[in-house]
Order: sequence, then structure tokens, then C-alpha cells
Amino acid sequence: MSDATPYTPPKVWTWNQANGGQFANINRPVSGATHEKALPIGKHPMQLYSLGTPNGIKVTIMLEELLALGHSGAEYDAWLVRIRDGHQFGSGFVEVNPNSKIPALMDRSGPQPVRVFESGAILMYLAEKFGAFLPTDMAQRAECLSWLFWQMGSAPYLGGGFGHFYAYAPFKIEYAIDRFAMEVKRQLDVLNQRLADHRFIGGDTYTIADMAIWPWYGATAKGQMYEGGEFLSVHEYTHVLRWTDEVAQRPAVQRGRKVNRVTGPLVDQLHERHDASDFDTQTQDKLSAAKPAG
Ligand SMILES: N[C@@H](CCC(=O)N[C@@H](CS)C(=O)NCC(=O)O)C(=O)O
Repeated sequence: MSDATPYTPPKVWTWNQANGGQFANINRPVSGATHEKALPIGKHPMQLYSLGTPNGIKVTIMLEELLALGHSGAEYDAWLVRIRDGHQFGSGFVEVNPNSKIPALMDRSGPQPVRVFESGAILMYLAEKFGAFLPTDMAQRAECLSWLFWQMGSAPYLGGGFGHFYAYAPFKIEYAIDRFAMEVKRQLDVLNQRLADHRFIGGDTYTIADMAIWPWYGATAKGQMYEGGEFLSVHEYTHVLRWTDEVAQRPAVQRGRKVNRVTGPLVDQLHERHDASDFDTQTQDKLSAAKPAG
């Protein structure tokens, strides 16, 4: 297979299971559970089923921010869902998210559990439940939600478009890379212009819009996504970089980005979170395990 091979689509699409792309083992043209598997339930009101990807850490950052404000109702168990192993197709997970994607949240604080899926919906649900990180003034709220939904609509071009064709596709297609690189640069410029005049995405205050956008576009501006920093000339987006650094300094962000993370330095990985002290104990355990004996 090469990008030089011309492709004439057949009359009717059929599933080529060995298309060679990364994630081919988990991509399917149908939805629903592939196997029976109940989800674990911990002791806290919030049960999160997730993975430490940009979509996953939006929610763990929000939960850590809420806890930092003193909202004990935001205490949570964060269970690891290994998507490359197909855990998102277990029957229990599909009951929480019929779309089989992390993050998925079960709020078990009331008489009936409430399921919430889609990271934007989860951020809004938590913001409304705890009355935090979403302005009550109508105009500011509209601005915040506009940016929140901007992220939901834009990131698929960054991840599924640019990231897929630049880093994951089995061969490089100039047309696809060109199209999505242009779009990602346009999106970075949208943010850069907004952040030239505003400290945070929504305005003067830090909101769920920052929590949604930072994991994707902050990491992109830092050249941490798809090793595409130089290609996209990310150094140009100086206001995005200023904002990225400010958000990164928040202690709740530093905790939240470690939760359910399975890549990167070991000290940044907290595979599951069931107690605030897990951050200290697991980091210490890993540091001592990494020390050479003797
Ligand atoms: N729009 C969704 C996107 C979630 C999403 O794409 N999650 C990915 C990981 S970042 C996933 O679970 N993929 C598994 C799969 O596609 O099977 C959200 O914001 O929650």
C-alpha cells in the first residue's frame, strides 16, 4: 500500500480489517459491547472511568480543582480504562458511555446514579453541580460555553485529522497532512489572538473552557503532540505559550494530569486514584523503585 496508489472507492464500502493504521485493532464500524465486564465501584461519590489522554485529563483536572476549592462531594475514584486493549467495549463501560470512549463518569452521590459521557458534558455537569468554574453572569457564561464547545468541535481536526495523518497513518499523504496542518495552525491563531487580549480563554477568570482547551492546545503549542512542534512552527503562538505556562503551574492541574496516565515519566503516572494521598505515596514508591540498589 502506498500513497501513490490511486484509489477508486467501490460502490459500497466494506470493512478492511487489516488496513494497517494504528488503532486498527480497536476501530470498528459498529457500536456496542464486545464482552461482558462489570465496572468496579469505589467508595467515593464520583466514579470516573478514564485514561490520561487530553480528553481524560480535562475531567481529572476539574475534579482536582473542585477538591482544591473544598468541594468534598467531588471526591473520586479514577479507574483505568486501557483503550488499546478494548476495555471501552466491556458491557459495564458501554452502559455508562454507549459511544465507547473515555472519559465516562458515574455520579453515585444521589439515590439514583447519574451517568455522564463526553468530556464537555462532564465538565459542564460538574461545574453546574458545584457552582464553580462556570460564570453565572449570562454574557460571561455564554463566552465560556462558546469556547468549551469550540474545543469539542475543533480538537477532532487536531487529533483525528492532523495527528492521525502526520503521525499514525501507515503512509504519509501530502494532501491530508497539508489540509489538517493548515486547519490546526488556523485554530492556534484563533487562540493566540484571543489570549493576546485576555488572561484566560473566557476572560479574566479561569474556567472549564481553559480546562478543556489546555490539554490539547497547550500541549500542541509546547510541541508535545505528535512530535509536530517544529513542523507547525508552534513558537509563533506566544500568547498561547504564556497561557499554557500559567495554567500548568496550578497545583490541581499538576495533579490532574497524572491521573490514569500510562505514558511518559513513571513519576508522572498515577494509574488509578482512590485517595488524595495516592499522589504522594505512589510517587514516592516509584522514586524508590527507580533508585539503583546499594
Ligand atoms: N468527544 C469525546 C472524545 C473522546 C475520545 O475520543 N476518547 C478516546 C481517547 S482520547 C477514546 O476513548 N478512544 C477509544 C476508541 O475510539 O475506541 C470527548 O470529548 O469525551
